[in-house]
Amino acid sequence: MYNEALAKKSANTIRVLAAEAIQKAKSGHPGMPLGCADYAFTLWDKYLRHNPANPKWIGRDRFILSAGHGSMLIYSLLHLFNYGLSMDDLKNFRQWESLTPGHPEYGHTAGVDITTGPLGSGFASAVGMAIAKRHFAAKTGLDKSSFYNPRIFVISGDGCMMEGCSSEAASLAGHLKLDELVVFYDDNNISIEGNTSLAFSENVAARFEAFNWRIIRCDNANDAAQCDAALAQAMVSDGRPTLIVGKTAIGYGAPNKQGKSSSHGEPLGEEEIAALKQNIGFDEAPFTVPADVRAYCDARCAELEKEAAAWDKEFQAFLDADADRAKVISSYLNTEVPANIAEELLKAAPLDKPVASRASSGTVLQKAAELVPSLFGGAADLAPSTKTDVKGGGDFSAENPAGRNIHFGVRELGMGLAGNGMALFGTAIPYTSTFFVFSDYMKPAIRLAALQKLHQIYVFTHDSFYVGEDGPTHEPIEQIAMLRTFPV
Ligand SMILES: Cc1ncc(C[n+]2csc(CCOP(=O)(O)OP(=O)(O)O)c2C)c(N)n1
Ligand SMILES: [Mg+2]
Repeated sequence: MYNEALAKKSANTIRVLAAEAIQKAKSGHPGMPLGCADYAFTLWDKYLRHNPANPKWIGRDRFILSAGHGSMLIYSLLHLFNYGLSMDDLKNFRQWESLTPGHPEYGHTAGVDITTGPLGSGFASAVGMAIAKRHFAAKTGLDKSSFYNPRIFVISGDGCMMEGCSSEAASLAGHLKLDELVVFYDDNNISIEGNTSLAFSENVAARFEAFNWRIIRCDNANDAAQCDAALAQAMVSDGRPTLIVGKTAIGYGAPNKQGKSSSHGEPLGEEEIAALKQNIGFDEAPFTVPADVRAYCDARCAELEKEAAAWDKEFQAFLDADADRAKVISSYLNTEVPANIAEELLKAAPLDKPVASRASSGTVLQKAAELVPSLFGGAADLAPSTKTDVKGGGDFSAENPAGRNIHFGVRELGMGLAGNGMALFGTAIPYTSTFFVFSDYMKPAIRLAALQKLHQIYVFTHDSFYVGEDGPTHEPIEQIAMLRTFPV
C-alpha cells in the first residue's frame, strides 16, 4: 500500500502545514519539520505500529520528538493520521489553551507520549521506556510471544546530541543492549547560532559506536527512498540500539532559507512560504491537505486499525491461555497498588528500636516491592548507602531483564530522565535514588516529571546538612527549597 510518490507529497504537506501554522502564530521553528518531514512521514506511514483510533493502544511503538521545538512536525502527523487534531487546532498553534502548544505536552494532546522541549530529555527518557518495556515483557512472558515487541523511535537534533544527558543515556542503553531503540539523528549541521562547527566538531557516529550502538548512515534523509532503506535496515536488530545518522537540510524546500540557521526558529515569511509552495508544486489554499494525500493517509489509518485489531486478538488469546499470567500482566498494565498499602507499609516499618531513616526506608521498600509488582528502580551507584536494593530481586541487565534492581551507574540526570520514561511507558512505578545533595544533578528530570504529573518515587538519603566527614560538597543546604518550588 506504500506509495513513494504519495509519501513524498505527504511529507511536502507536512512542510506546508508547519510553515503556515508557524507563520500564523508569528512564532515557532519551521526548519526542523521541513528538514525531517521525509524521514518522519516514512516512519509513521510504513514502520511505526500505532493505532490512531486508540492513541493509548498497548501494542504501539512509541514516538519521541526529542527535538521538541519541531512540534509542528508531530502536530502535522497527528492531523494527517486522524488523531483528532483538527485543522483549526493547527491554526491555533501556540495559542493559549490550544491542543497545539509550542512544545509537545504529554496528557494534553492525544498521541503525544511524552513532553519534550528541553533538548536531550526525550532521548534519555526513551532509554527508560525501553528498560520498562524489557522488564514488563520478561516478567510476563510476553518476551517469548511473537507479537509483543514495541520499538521506541526517537528524533533528535544536534542540540540533543550536544547535551550531556543524551550521552549518559546512550552509554546506559548501549551497555544494556536496548535494541528496541531506533534514534534518528537529524544531522543538519545547524543550530540557533549558526553552523554547528562553531561549537561541535566531534564524530557523533564514532562516539555512539563506542557506546555500543549500531550506526546506519542515511546520506540524504530528504530522499524518502533513502529514509525507507535506512528504516528497513533498522528493523532487523543486531542486538544493539540503532542510531540513524540522517543528513538533512534544515528548512528543506524553502529556496532562500534551506540550509540556513535563519530557518531554525522564526516564521519563514509570506514570500518564502509562497516560494516553498512553488518549489514543491503546491497550489492549494493555506491550511489545505491535498485530496490524494488525505485519501492516502485515511487508507493507511484504516489498515492500522485492522492491524491493531489483529494484534489485540493475539494478545487476548495470550491472556486467555493462562489466567495467572493474565493477572500478572494486568498488575503491570494497571500499575496496581493494594488499597491498604499505607497500613501495610506502616506495619513493616521497624518501630522497636531507633534506626537510621534510610534503613527504615529500605525495610519499607522491601515490603512495597512485595506488594507492588510494577515497582521498579534503582540507584546511581549508591544503593548500598541509600538502601534501595530489593532483596532477591536480581540485577536488571541485558541478560536478565526480569531483574528488579537497576544499576543506573553514576548518571543521575540520565537516571532521572530514564525514570520519567519508565513511568510514561505505563507498566512501572519507578523509583530512583541518590544522596539528597545530588538531587541537583536530577533537577531537570524532576521538573519534567512534575510537569507531566508522573508517578515517580525519589529516594534521597543523607538529607541532613550535618552529614559530617564528607564535608561541604556533600552537605545539602538549598536542595530542600529547590524541590519545594516544583509545580505539583
Ligand atoms: C536544554 C535546552 N537548552 C536550550 C534550548 C533552546 N534551544 C531550542 S532549539 C535549540 C537549538 C537546537 O539545535 P538543533 O537540535 O540542531 O535543532 P535545529 O536547529 O536543527 O532545528 C536550542 C539551543 C532548549 N530547548 N533546551
Ligand atoms: Mg541542527
